[in-house]
Amino acid sequence: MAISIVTQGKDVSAWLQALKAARPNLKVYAHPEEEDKNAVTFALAWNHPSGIFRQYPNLKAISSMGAGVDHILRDPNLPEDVTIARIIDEDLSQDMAEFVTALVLQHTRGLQQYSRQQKEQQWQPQPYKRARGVRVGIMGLGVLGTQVAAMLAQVGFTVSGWARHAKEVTQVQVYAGAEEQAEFLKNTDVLVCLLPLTDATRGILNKETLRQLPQGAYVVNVARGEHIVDEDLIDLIDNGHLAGASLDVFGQEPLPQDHPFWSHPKVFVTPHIASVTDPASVVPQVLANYDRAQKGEALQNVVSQKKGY
Ligand code: OXD
Repeated sequence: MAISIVTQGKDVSAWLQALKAARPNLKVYAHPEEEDKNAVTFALAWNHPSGIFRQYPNLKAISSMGAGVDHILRDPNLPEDVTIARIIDEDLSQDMAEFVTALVLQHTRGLQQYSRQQKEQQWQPQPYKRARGVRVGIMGLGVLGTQVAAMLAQVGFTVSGWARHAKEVTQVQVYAGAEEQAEFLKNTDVLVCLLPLTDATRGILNKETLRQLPQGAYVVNVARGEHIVDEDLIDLIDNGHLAGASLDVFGQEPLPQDHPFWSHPKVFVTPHIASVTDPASVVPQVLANYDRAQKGEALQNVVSQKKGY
């Protein structure tokens, strides 16, 4: 029995090291090295070549190497009887909460403006927004969204959230479903996207929805680039409806050199680093799922292929 790490263009050496340290006798392959496909019962995946999992006749489960699973589920040729799981990790959630809080504060305290001013040696105090006067709306109240909401509320922001179905989240006013989306957007000064990418959420931030945000609202996307229609976002920033955006994720990554986001003065670009899986921290849960799969037990953090998260 073996694990195969199936990725494209990702350095997996830290994963190999962490798996070896935790389970020295377990055979772990790193695709595309030569491997005994019959022996592979469990795969770790990130951006795998479409259709490849059909080549492993004894595969029982595929685990994402991160929180998202859209990169697995977009493969139309996944084997039907394989369980898909994802990573849920305290460090990942904490890192995401810290990063989003930093971005929101960067916006409300106007820190990018001071960076521009420093280049010109300009001593020019600017007005700023106090946290309690700013309504942050989080789209997506899963594990990450809930933790981000808690940290923002602790800092003092007024936090609301939008989810597919109604739920209770401490200190968060929750809006649910399509019926309450407009009300949610209307009451959001800083919109944070933390939705899973599914057919229902692809392109959800477009000119119709973004226009419903109040004049001067700000957008933070730390979910997937495909949630946003890039041209619509740029148009609404350029026509003054939106104050700007912080984007960590993009439809194409790395962001192409000629993409207008790179040079837009009101767009802050980071290279998909909001929260990065630490193999050493998550290998225990990966191996626990591997063991469960071998014994035919239910896995943890299983994803519904139908719902897409
Ligand atoms: C993830 C990510 O899904 O890093 O974990 O985007």
